[in-house]
Amino acid sequence: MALTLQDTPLIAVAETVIDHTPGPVARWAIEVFEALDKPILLTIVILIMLAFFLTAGRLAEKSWWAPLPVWLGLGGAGLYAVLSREPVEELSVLPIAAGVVTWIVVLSFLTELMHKPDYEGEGEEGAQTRRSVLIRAGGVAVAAIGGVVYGEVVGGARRHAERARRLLNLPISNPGAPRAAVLGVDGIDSWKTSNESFYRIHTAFTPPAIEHKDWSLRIHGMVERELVLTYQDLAERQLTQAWITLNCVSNPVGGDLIGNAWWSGVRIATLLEEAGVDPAATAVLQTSHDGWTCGTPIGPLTDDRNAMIAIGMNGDPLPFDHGFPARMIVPGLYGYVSACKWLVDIEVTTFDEIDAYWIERGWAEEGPVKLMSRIDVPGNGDEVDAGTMRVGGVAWSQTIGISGVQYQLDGGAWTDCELGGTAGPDAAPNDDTWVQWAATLDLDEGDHELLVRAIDKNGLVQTGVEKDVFPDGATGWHSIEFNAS
Ligand SMILES: Nc1nc2c(c(=O)[nH]1)N[C@H]1C(S)=C(S)[C@@H](COP(=O)(O)O)O[C@H]1N2
Ligand SMILES: [Mo]
Repeated sequence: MALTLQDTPLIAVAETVIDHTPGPVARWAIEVFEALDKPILLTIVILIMLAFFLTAGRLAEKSWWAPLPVWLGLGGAGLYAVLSREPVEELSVLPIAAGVVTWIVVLSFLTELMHKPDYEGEGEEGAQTRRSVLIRAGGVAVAAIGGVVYGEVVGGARRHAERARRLLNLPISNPGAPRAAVLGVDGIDSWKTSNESFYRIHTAFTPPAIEHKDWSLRIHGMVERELVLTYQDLAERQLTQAWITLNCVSNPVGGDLIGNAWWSGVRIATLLEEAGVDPAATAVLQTSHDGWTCGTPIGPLTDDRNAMIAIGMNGDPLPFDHGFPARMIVPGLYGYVSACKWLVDIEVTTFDEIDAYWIERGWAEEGPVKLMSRIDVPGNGDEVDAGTMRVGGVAWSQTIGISGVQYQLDGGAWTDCELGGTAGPDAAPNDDTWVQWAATLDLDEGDHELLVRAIDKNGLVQTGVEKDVFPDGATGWHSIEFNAS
């Protein structure tokens, strides 16, 4: 396992060495390097590592800590290599730390017996100890080889898919947030959520690494014509692009399992029309490459909202974590009933016929999002300056829209807030996104309590009744306490 984890850092080290080599030498090295097959390259790197391991092994005969400088040196080199290469991924640091720890543990395990007084001894006892060392070494070798093979198969496929994804050039745009949507209050969550900071929820241990050229989507079931679409088919279709806020049913009041992105994809309504849906159908069962399923009512997939099979997120092909090559996005529904990532199969059916992943576990069959608002600034428990203060946050009711947000300070009257993105030429173009709200408070010294509630465009006032997230989403007013001095 240690070697598996080190696989990527190993190559990063090799490449970094080249990066820091003087020009002519580097050019020569690159030519030689590039000409080498991957197995040869790996063999060389592994041989170099072996030399380090032998040194460490020698040192370990003295004591368990003697080889520490070798490990820390290797770990440091790996760390430097990974951090100095673009793009930096925070997670790539983890395997290096894990690798160093594994090396220390494995080597101590192997050499522990050598420190027994009878190790060099003659007779049955000594022979027994030496045999045990050999057996342990054999076990570690088998595990390491298994790890390398596994790592090559899994890691190799992932790197391949990642490279192919990076080379994609989709006809999609990446606009900045509409000017009027952003109120400019420090501390309010960014109106446009970047792909890196977008929340992630999935049951898969690691996101499937699917190569888009190997991917296809089947639309079948209660339809007149079955459709099979490749990635190319989707990318060449008329694309729809829209700001849509996605949130999780497990998001508690005041929680952050919500994000707002610019999604690009193919309208699912168009595809279902082409397939010819049986009027008796009530649901669509979406299945992911990793086997996860969700059931979506047919209504939201065929009405005029922007329900889509998304291939783009904020101008990039979907990140692997967010469902590459394709996922569903349906405005107005929680993710667990609508937003299948790594989507491979769409079956038109009825709710009686299906038992989707979270429904089987007791969550509600239908999951329309609930009217909700959140205070972002000040934070609960904050110490702030007395006097005037700008406060704010976000509110959402996808597909219906927000018509107002009100705050209540210290049990006083509900007071209207300013709203972003509801008027003017740069307004948020639809009701499928969250809106920012802000207000200016005049704060006396002392403890304060702030509450917020939203009103949707149907005139519904957000309920103050507190309900847990299970089984169909939380309700209640977000309230915070803070101190002004
Ligand atoms: N394949 C798959 N798709 C999935 C899930 C999952 O577990 N597996 N979780 C869903 C849930 S509960 C939510 S809230 C959204 C989250 O999408 P995100 O991770 O892109 O934010 O994905 C949905 N799609
Ligand atoms: Mo979710």
